[in-house]
Amino acid sequence: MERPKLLPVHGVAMLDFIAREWSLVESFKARPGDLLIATYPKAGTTWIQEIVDLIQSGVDVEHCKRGPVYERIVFMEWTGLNVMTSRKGVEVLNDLPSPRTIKTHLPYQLVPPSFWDNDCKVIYIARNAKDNAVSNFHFGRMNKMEPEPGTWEEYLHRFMTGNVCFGPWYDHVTGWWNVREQHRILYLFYEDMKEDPMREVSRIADFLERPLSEQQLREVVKLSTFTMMRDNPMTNYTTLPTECLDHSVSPFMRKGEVGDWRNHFSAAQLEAFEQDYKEKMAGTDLRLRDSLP
Ligand code: PPS
Repeated sequence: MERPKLLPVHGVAMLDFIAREWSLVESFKARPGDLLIATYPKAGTTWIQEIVDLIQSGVDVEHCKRGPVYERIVFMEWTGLNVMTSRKGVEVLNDLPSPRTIKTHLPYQLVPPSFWDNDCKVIYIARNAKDNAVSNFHFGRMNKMEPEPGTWEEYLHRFMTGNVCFGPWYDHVTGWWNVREQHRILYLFYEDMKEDPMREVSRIADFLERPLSEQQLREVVKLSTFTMMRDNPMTNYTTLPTECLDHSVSPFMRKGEVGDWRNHFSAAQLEAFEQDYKEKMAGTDLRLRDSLP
């Protein structure tokens, strides 16, 4: 399979097959009660998807094995290649009954306006830039449905310039951060989830108005650990053909850690990255942690 290229959508780099059918995405009709899980790619989407599905099912483990995570919670803007589902995300979603839970990687400004017209809830999760870049780099190596990342040095440069799928990380995390009080948005951090999953899962359950008993809470945390999800074919993406995702290059559930960036950045790369980061993030009070105590 030939890898797709990037094409701009309102100035944001997008996979070409999504960009070509942008009008379908833009005109998607959200409905009252829909829940959107929004992330920059590789920030912890699948983790939140599994937790949300567990909570919504009343912690029914068998029910959450009814299909792979990408079929249980559909990726809205996925319009092409016909591999993850036999149909486009928006078409599958149109046929689903309400309330729907929907995945997106879109930056705030590209989300179809119908989500805001209907006052839909959003769970956003952000991950520190360096780990996010590392995770994205390895995913690009194994994921044939996006452009080749090149070497780590090349990829890091592209990440910093924002010429990567779904655009610049910097604009994505700050764009959602800036509007978190204008809409019903629960803004989470990957690092907080790693630090205290009981606390964060409990916040998610409260946001969904599905409070959990202590026992249910423990069960959700246990079922959504990195190891459990790595070994669960319904969450580890091994159900897709190797022509799409080649886990022998790098597994989808790769490390699941905070601070793996230390194994990738050279001293020179780190210095340049931090300087650039300071400039790009100068105007925001958003703070992300790149290590845990
Ligand atoms: S995608 O393709 O954008 O939907 O990918 P996404 O799910 O956002 O990100 C994948 C990274 O999240 C890690 N992950 C987890 N970390 C900790 N705990 C759990 N349960 C978990 N599930 C997924 C996954 O390992 C990828 O990160 P890296 O650093 O590459 O390991």
